[in-house]
Amino acid sequence: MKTITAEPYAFEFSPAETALVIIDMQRDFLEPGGFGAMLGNDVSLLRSTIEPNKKLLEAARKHGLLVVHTREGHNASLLDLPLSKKVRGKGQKTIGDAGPMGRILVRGEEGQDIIPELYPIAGEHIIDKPGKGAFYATDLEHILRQRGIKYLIVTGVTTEVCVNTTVREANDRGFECLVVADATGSYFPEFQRVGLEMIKAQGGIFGWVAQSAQVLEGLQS
Ligand code: TIU
Repeated sequence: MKTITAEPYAFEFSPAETALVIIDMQRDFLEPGGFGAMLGNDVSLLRSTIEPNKKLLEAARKHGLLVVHTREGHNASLLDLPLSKKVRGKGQKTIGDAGPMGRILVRGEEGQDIIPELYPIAGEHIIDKPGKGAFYATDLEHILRQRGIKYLIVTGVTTEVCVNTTVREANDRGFECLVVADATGSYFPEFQRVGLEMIKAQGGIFGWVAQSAQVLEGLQS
């Protein structure tokens, strides 16, 4: 077993039973001119997560962790897009419409793809998810159980939306989750802070929180 210094206490894990799960590091959420920016969000708040994610991905590859990348997105038919999700927010443009980088959050479109800095390599899993949580309507649980995974190191965007939803889903399924603070990001600094607080409160009600440097140190130990 290896140990990562974390809150609320040390996170113990075995690399062979651990997956790095990178949530929705997609062009539409992180790049200027994408869907996130179009909604009026400051994407620079998310872009600070790219470097820590690059280092974690490199370390995960080196140490043989299972690597899972997720992408929020819908079938081109939009038959997997609930009307509630399409119309919520009353935006001028919404999911499925023509956006700056192809149809917004539609699978196979440029904007829906993962940013080049973190692009998956052969052997890594890409989970296309229609919801905020990565377990809903995807193969993720099967893949993790088939590989004997018990521990998840979770990063990505946004902290209070897709990261938190995924960690809660994983927690209810018995996975031990560590969320990497500087490798997760939110468009709202307050939600970043509180989103992480909620995970580690009450003795780690949903899991653990650590900095990427602590994760790298734990992997190398
Ligand atoms: N990936 C993810 O978090 N999807 C979102 O829509 N997040 C927002 O914060 N809007």
